[in-house]
Amino acid sequence: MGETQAVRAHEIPGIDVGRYPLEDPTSPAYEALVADARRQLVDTGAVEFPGFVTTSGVEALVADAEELACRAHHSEGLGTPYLELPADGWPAEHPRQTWSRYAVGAVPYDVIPRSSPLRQLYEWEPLCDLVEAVVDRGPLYRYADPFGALNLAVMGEGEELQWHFDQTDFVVSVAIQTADSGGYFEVHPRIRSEGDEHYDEVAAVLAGYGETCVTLPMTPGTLLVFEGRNSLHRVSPVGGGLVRHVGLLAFDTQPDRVGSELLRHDRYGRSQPFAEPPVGWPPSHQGVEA
Ligand SMILES: O=C(O)CCC(=O)C(=O)O
Ligand SMILES: [Fe+2]
Repeated sequence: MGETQAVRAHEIPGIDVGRYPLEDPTSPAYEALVADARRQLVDTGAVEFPGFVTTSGVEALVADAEELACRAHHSEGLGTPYLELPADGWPAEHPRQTWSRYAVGAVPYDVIPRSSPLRQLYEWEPLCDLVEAVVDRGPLYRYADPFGALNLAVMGEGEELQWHFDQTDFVVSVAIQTADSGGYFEVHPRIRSEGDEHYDEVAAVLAGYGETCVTLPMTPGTLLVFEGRNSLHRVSPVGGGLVRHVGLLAFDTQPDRVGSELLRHDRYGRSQPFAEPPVGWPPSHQGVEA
């Protein structure tokens, strides 16, 4: 047992396993960590694990992100807060009919090499176990979508993500590099609930009058578990030359769920995944080894 744990910890050298004893799930420290995280999630819809990735681990993630950034597909357009086309019949000024700009870059899972420390973190079983324990919804699986399971979000100057609710229950993100300015993760926690859309409050946010906004710190190395289904959130426009890099790690309560064809096309510009992460792709950029 002890040996297995040591190997597991060794496989992911950039994680602060002293502060976050992921390799020792039966320890009182682990139980306290999970209990505290569950409380945070219930209270605010988000849990932060500051310093989850060590300083040297962050350095490795930054170097990896710089290698991978050329594989990002950048897309730009208009989206509603509900990430879907509005059904007929909503009045023109209704939040369902309110379109706002997005411009984002995403490196999808199928082109992230197995050697990538971000991918190794995502595929590290103890991480899935921790998220499963924290969200407390029964067994949890890595998302089965070959594109959306793991993304490196790459946002440069002028890019932003509009106010929206996620279609998945929660997302796990790892801040890798913050922009010179902007690129803030802004959230209106629990602005709607399952039975009540709170359209007036959503409309106020879209009009620039929301009063419940919190900005979650995206300090490099922080792991964030975020319930985005009922919390309206956005990434504010990025300013300056430094690219904002965030790892987005998706888990699901269903073992076989995948995203829509529309989302594949819009977000990744492809519908057929690579069977294996390609070497030397795209052709104009060499140097990413699978
Ligand atoms: O980039 C981020 O920090 C979050 C992105 C987000 O909200 C999303 O992809 O749904
Ligand atoms: Fe989101």
